[in-house]
Amino acid sequence: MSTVDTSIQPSPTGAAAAYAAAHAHADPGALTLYGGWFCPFVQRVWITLHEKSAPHRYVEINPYKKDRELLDLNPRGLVPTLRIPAGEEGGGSGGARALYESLVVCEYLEEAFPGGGEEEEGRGGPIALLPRDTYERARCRLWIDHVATRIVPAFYKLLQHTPEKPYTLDSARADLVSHIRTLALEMDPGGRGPWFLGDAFSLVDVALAPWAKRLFLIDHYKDGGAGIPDPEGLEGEDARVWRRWRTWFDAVGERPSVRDTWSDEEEYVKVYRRYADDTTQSLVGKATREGGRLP
Ligand SMILES: N[C@@H](CCC(=O)N[C@@H](CS)C(=O)NCC(=O)O)C(=O)O
Repeated sequence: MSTVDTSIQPSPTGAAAAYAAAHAHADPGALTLYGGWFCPFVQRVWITLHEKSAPHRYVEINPYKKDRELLDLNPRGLVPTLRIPAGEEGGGSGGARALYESLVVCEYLEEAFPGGGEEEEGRGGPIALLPRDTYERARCRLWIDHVATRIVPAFYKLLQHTPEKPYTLDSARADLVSHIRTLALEMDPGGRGPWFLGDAFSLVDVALAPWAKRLFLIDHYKDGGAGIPDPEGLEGEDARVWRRWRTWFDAVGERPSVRDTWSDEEEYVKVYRRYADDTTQSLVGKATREGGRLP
C-alpha cells in the first residue's frame, strides 16, 4: 500500500482544533465521529452534529493508514465513520454499530435528532435540516444528488487537471461552473434568507458547503481559478444567479457550524497539493484520475 498520503498534519488547527478539543471526551453512550480534519465528506457530518447540538466524541484519524480500528467499523476504510453505541434499538447486546457514507450519516442524524421545526433555530435545540413537506424533502434530496454526482466530481476533475489530461483546464472549469449555476438557479430567490430553501438551513447547504469552502484551493493552484463569475460585470439572469450564489456562499462562510469545523487555510493548501499535482493516492483522487465513480 502506498504511504504517500500518510504524512499529513495530524490534527485540526484553528477553529476546528477548538471544536474538536471540546468534543474529545464524551460519555460512553454518545456517538463517536471518526474524522480527518481536511476531509470535506467528514465536514458534512461534523456540520450536521454541530447543527443538531448532538453529544458526540470526535476522534481524528488518518484514513490513508487504514488502522484496524477503522476497518473494523468500516470495511471501506473511509472517513467519516460514525460509531453508534448499541442502545435499546440494538437489543442491548453491547456491541457497537457503525455507519458511513457522509450523506447517509447526515440523514441518520436528521432522523435521530429531528428537532422541533425550522422555527427552533436560534433557541439552542436541534434544528430540522429537511422540510416537513414531502415534496420539498424529495426536492432537497434531488439537489443533494446533484451536488454528489455533478458538482463534487467536477471539483476534483478541475483540481486534478494537469497538462497531460485528455481534457482541457477550461473545459473542466466550465463543467464545474455550469453545475454550480444549475444549483444556484434552484435556490430560493433569497428575499427570505440566504440558504437553498431561503430562511431554513438544510442538508442541501450541508452537502455543498465543504466544497464551496474549498474552491479557494482551485483559485490557489489552477491558472484562471475556479472561474465563478463576478456578478458586478454581468446583466440579466447571469447577474441574478451569480449574485444569488454569492449571497449563499458568504452566508455559508459565516455559519457557526461551518466556521467551527474549519482549520487554518494554509493547512488545506498543503494537503491538497497532492490533488493539484495529481499524485494523490486517495481513493477519490484515483477514481478521478481513472475516470471512475467516486468512492
Ligand atoms: N463517499 C464517501 C467518501 C469518503 C472519502 O472518500 N473520505 C476520504 C477522505 S476525504 C477517505 O477516507 N479516504 C481514504 C482513502 O482514500 O484511502 C462519503 O461520502 O463519506
